[in-house]
Amino acid sequence: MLNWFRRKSKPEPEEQVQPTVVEETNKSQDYLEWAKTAFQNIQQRKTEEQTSEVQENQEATQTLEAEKIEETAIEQTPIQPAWLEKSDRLEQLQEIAPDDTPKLDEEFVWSAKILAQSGRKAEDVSAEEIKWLKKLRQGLNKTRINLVNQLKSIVGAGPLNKEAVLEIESLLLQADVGIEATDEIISALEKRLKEEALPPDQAIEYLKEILREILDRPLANTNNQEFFPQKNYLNIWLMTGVNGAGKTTTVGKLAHMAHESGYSCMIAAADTFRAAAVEQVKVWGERSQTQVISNNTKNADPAAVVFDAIVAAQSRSIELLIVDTAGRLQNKKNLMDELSKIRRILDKKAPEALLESLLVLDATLGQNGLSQAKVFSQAAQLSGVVLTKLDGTAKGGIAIAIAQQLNLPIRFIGVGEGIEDLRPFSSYEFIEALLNG
Ligand SMILES: Nc1nc2c(ncn2[C@@H]2O[C@H](COP(=O)(O)OP(=O)(O)OP(=O)(O)O)[C@@H](O)[C@H]2O)c(=O)[nH]1
Ligand SMILES: [Mg+2]
Repeated sequence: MLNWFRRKSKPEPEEQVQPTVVEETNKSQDYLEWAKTAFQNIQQRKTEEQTSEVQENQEATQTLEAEKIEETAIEQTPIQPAWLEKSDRLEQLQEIAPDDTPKLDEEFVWSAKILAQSGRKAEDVSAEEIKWLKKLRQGLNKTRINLVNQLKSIVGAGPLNKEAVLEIESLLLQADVGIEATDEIISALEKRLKEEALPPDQAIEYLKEILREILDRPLANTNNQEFFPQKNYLNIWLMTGVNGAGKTTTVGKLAHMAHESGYSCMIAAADTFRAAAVEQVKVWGERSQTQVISNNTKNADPAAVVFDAIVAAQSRSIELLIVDTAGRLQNKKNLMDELSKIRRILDKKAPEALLESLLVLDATLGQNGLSQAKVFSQAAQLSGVVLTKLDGTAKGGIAIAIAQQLNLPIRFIGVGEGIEDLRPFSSYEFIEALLNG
């Protein structure tokens, strides 16, 4: 079982690849071979799974046939022939399990390259990881096309003159990287390119390094470099953010990820303000096969829902409790008071739990989203950010501004509305998808 929270998604420092022009052709050949091996392994595993499914299905059919024969002997009533039932079942099976293995295309090779560079083995790579990397790359298409392709051509053209600096500045600002981060990136680039004339490939590698360093900087303040729920322990993740940011969707996607990674999980539906909110959470609970603790009375106290959820989680040895909250109340003060109250209940009633407070930010809002963070920070004592909707925007540069200005690590990113469209954030994969996509 793949633990998504603990997947190795960046190279060890000594594994960092520093390509030179001469080596590049050989490397591409190697990566292609690596991708082919990974593809064959995925196909083989899929075939094995299907074979065992068919076997199980046959066994079940045989049992059914035997039962039917017994029944017929007793009742002597005409029944549907067993062969007909068998073919119905196979059809059903095909309908519910379409062939969704990723194709061996350019995107597959790109994803394989990222995994190979992270020190992974072609034998261990799963179809789900390839699918995710493909999605991440597609999700960042808009930002890449608008910003990065132009940026690459300027930075790759050699030492920066004044004109080039101005161009880079305006490109970064358009992608919502923000003034402060833009200044920092440009002065680092200028300094290095003045010292030595770097060939285009190395100039881009250096730009990537600068961006990764900014994204990883907030990790220095945390003692949780990798972000995963501790096994056999109660972890509580409080999700906050303005309305429409993607909190509830993120709660559902996280519950799904926890479930498929082998954690026991529960959701607290603490958005009691909006009538349809609890129903929405319940739908996500069903999709992710996760129990939802809720209170259907109108305007129920969200802190009471959280209290009930803590008690339930403790008594059932739940490992991850995810708390969905409201994004809008009568006014902002009420919302912040409510969040503070939820936070106090969590601190008081589950002092032993590992508590994380995540702000869900909509990437399409760009810089506008950042001012919200300060308000939430006080009420919920934020420890990280979930960045959603990167697929719908050319403002993907906001990730850099978040790390630089809020000094909060980005823990997850969302690139679509589907249940598998949210995964842990890796600065390495993110920057590769932006600059090497
Ligand atoms: N394209 C895209 N849409 C997303 C993503 N995440 C969430 N959404 C959509 O954003 C909309 C709002 O999401 P919700 O999860 O309901 O947002 P919320 O923060 O819970 O909103 P309130 O409950 O009103 O506070 C929904 O239509 C989601 O499908 C994403 O990563 N990409
Ligand atoms: Mg919601």
